[in-house]
Amino acid sequence: ARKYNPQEIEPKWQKYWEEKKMHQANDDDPRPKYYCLDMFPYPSGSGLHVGHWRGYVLSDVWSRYKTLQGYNVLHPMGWDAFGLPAENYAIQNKIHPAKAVKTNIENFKRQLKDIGAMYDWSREINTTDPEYYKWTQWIFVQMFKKGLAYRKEMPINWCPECKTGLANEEVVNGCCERCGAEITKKNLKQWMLKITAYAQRLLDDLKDLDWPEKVKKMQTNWIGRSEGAEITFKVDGHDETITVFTTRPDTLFGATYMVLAPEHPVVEKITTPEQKTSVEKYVDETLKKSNVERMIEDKKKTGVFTGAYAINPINGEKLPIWISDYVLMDYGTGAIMAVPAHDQRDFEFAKEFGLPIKVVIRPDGETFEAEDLKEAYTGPGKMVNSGEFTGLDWEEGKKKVTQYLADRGIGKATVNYKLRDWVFSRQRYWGEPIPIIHCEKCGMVAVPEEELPVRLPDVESYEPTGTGESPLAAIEEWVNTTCPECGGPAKRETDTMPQWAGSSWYFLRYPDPHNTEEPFSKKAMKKWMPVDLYVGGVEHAILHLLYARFFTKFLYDIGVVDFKEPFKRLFNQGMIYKDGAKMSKSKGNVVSPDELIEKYGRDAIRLYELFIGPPEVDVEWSDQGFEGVARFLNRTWNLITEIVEEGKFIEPTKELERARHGLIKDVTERIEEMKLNTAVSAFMSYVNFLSKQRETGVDRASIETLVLLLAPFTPHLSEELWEILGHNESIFTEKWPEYDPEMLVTQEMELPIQVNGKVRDTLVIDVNASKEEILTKAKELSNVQKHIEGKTIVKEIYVPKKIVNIVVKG
Ligand code: ANZ
Ligand code: ZN
Repeated sequence: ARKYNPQEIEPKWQKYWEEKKMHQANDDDPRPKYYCLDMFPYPSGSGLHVGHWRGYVLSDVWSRYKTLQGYNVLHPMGWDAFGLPAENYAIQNKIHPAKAVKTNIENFKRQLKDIGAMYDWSREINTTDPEYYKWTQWIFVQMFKKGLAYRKEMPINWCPECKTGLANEEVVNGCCERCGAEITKKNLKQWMLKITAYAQRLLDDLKDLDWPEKVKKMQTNWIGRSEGAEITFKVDGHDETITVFTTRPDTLFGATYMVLAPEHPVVEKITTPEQKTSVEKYVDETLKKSNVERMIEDKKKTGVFTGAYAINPINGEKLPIWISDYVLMDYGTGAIMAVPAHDQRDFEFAKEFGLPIKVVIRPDGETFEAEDLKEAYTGPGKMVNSGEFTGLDWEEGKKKVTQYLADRGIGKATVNYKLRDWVFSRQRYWGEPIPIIHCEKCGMVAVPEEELPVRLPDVESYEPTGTGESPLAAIEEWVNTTCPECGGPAKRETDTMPQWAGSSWYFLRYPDPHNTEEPFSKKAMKKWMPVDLYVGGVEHAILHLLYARFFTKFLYDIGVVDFKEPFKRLFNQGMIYKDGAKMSKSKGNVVSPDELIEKYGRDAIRLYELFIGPPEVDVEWSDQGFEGVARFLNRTWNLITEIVEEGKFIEPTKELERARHGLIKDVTERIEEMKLNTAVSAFMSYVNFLSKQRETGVDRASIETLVLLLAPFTPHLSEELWEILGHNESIFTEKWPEYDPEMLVTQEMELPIQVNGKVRDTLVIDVNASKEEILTKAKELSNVQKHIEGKTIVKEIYVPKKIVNIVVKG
């Protein structure tokens, strides 16, 4: 028989698929649709490594599986090519970003094609294509018209190295996410998107999504809803008042001082002449700090007394007003009532400055007083030392105190969100120009829709100016324009959009990528949306998904789409490590698929990417593991081609049928549950089974089912074997097999499982299960796992139908 030669068969079938346009999704196809989407990549300069393949292979298995199940599958791919990484790469390598992006895309595309994934390249999109970003700008204009895009002067995070403003999420521990330089502050007028207007809906609609709980939780925390009250305090001897936000109105009697954020506008007005110098000095120091720095816990508390006092509205007590950097200006009202007995930060502050502490919440049976506290008591209890409210349970107390204040017009129940409006300006070249014109007479005017896109002009120098202005500001013939409203002289906005802009709606463009009249047609939306399965890294769990959800909801509100959530099911693949570290060019631990393809073929890489471990878990690449999978494919090839060559298929026996139906069941269920590594194990035990059956004979269906089930995993190999089996149409025109549960009724046995000779658990399993299957299952038992975790397995013994013993050391 012929030898397995992936170098020959893989290009052959890729060419076949391409010629037959098999991966082009057709809008008029009557089959039910399935939209399977990968998070599209930044075409970076370093290309793809085997870690990147993991998600792409997984989404491709699903796309091919759904195709075989009779769905009309849309599986597109494109490029998120604006933004800092592309621009920094371009600057470093002294190539125009557009040129660098083009080369990188070619390389990425070649590599992605190599995977043998069924991408519909006829729908390829590129966020830097004016035909695409025209619509990104169009969406911005719609937001501007609805008041959701606005400008605001604000101190922004400034990276002195990249010479650009950064969003909070691009700052990691006070440093630039890209280059690691320490962040400073700079006051600039920024474009903002009012995502906060959607905070509650972004929270509420999470509940219906088939997403990992972990991701929903991260989004929930990021939105950070917190219920409480606003309470207004009079400042003694002033007309000024101070409104605070508190989640604990039940502790109002325990307030012993007030704290304002140093940049709070009231500070200037109430500071006494004696305190002025020290207050101003403290304010200056605070302004240099980032919010991240200010929020560090267990940091020694600092602050300055303003000399002024507030009046507690519930008991008339005079409370000294301090400023401190632990109170942030952009959360709540930028002011707090401090309750040191029940808030840890206030407790530390009070200890530092000798301010009074007063217990007002205590559980039944406790008698602690302020002197007894080593830290704030933040738990539940009853109100004490609280006038007429004394004795109320704290939950009840929150409501009653709020009501009391509301009745007197000095307080109200409120909800606060941690979510901030989205800083949507970058002072960089490589982004979508913000389509606004500044006119002295008319103010800010949106570029008329028929004039979109506002094209990025070609420039000589695209490096950041460092003055805070975008390089676009230096191109006079581009900046100077006329006002669309009055026709007078006007200037273009020179800020560009952040790297997140294009990816916030790209999934809506694939269904209708060549539309020149609108971002996408209603018909295309009806046909394809929402995305049925979205596959990508967990690093996008918060921002990208939040922004994409926000854009979708906005487009829903203006009647452009009729769904509120874009991604029905989400799957986050884990990472692949090598030598204990994340693969990266700088660490020199990258496993490149290019060499492996040459030696072992694409199908071997595909299958190993799946076999390497549970798809959502971070795993370590193993060359031995990889070779094992490559050998398995060889063995499978040899077995099948030899049986076909002998040409003596038998009639199916009961045992063969049972095993075949068992394989269909296992593979189908394991794909559905995303346990793709165990789906691969099922193939392995089945091939072992068939090898044994060979002596007595194998039926045709056993072989054909195997080849068909393998098709989503190893599509090239399956196509070739299908042809060898005598079919002359692509295997992907077949139908995914179904199993008959009747066939699977089996006898089970109970196997004691030992670790180092001690019985640790019992495995209930099919009497005919293979040794591999038994060992795999045995090691999954929790009691067995406890005893083998972290140890090295030196031996695995299976005495058929009697016992398993696993010998470990370490
Ligand atoms: C009095 C109080 C008593 C508080 C108590 C807590 C416990 P979350 O859950 O994060 O919303 N706070 C309010 N605005 C703040 C700001 N701008 N900077 C720093 N801290 C601020 O927390 C709300 C609580 O954080 C508020 O409730 C307030 O302290 C503080 F036993 O008010 B609390
Ligand atoms: Zn004008």
